[in-house]
Amino acid sequence: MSDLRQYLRQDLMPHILCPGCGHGIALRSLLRVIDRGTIPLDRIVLVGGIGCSSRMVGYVDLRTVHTTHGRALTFATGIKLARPELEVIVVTGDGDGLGIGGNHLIHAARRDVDLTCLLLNNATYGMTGGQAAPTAAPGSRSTTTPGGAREPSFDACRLVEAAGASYVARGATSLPLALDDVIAGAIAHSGFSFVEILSDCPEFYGRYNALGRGPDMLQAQRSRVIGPRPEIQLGVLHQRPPALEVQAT
Ligand SMILES: Cc1ncc(C[n+]2csc(CCOP(=O)(O)OP(=O)(O)O)c2C)c(N)n1
Ligand code: SF4
Ligand SMILES: [Mg+2]
Repeated sequence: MSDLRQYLRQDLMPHILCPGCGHGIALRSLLRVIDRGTIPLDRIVLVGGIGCSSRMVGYVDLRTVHTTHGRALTFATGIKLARPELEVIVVTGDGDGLGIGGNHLIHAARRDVDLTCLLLNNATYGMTGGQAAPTAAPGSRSTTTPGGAREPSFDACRLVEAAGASYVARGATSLPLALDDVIAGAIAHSGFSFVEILSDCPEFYGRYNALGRGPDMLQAQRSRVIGPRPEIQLGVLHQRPPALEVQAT
């Protein structure tokens, strides 16, 4: 494997991520997949919304689009319709993609647009200081749920599968090499490919819920996704042929 720093905009360093943030592990996984060389670099477009997760696309030295909060999938759909030969990859967060942008997510899935969507789930709005995300576990504390969240959380994978996505997978920052494989599978699939990535925000979610620092959270995450009966299922959860084939011109 080559030095992945070649894909980064060094002039934008240092980056904004806090020490121990899970998002850097997810970015590194995406860069390893890009480094496999299966897609010409000048055909890749990365699209992000707003959030620490979405911000990561700006650090990659490829064609990148930093859009508005929750609207990354709409920009990405437009790019794909105008230039079907491009490989369009959206990086979003649970706030960006499931909160404010949730409506766009279900409709992109329903249309089965040929996009890859990587949704980083850290159960919080990290960038704005730790409000509860739609994936926050019942009982978890945040600035908006100081007494513990009362509402049930979304299962993003079940949601997009029900809405019509033809590739649905889940990966985790605590198992980064397995994450590479589901991201590569998503990019290879035509049709709407969705990967939920379990990530961690030690700065807010971890601190408000007394979960320790980054390594402690990674260890806890790992214990939930491994073993014969894992609490959270990883891997490809749903795959079928795409509803529409968009032909490259
Ligand atoms: C229209 C609009 N509303 C609210 C905001 C403030 N805002 C910026 S990022 C964010 C949440 C991001 O959360 P998530 O997508 O989960 O990203 P994370 O930082 O957790 O990776 C919010 C509410 C905004 N930028 N624009
Ligand atoms: S606030 Fe949370 S999500 Fe954002 S960079 Fe820091 S640890 Fe990561
Ligand atoms: Mg988040």
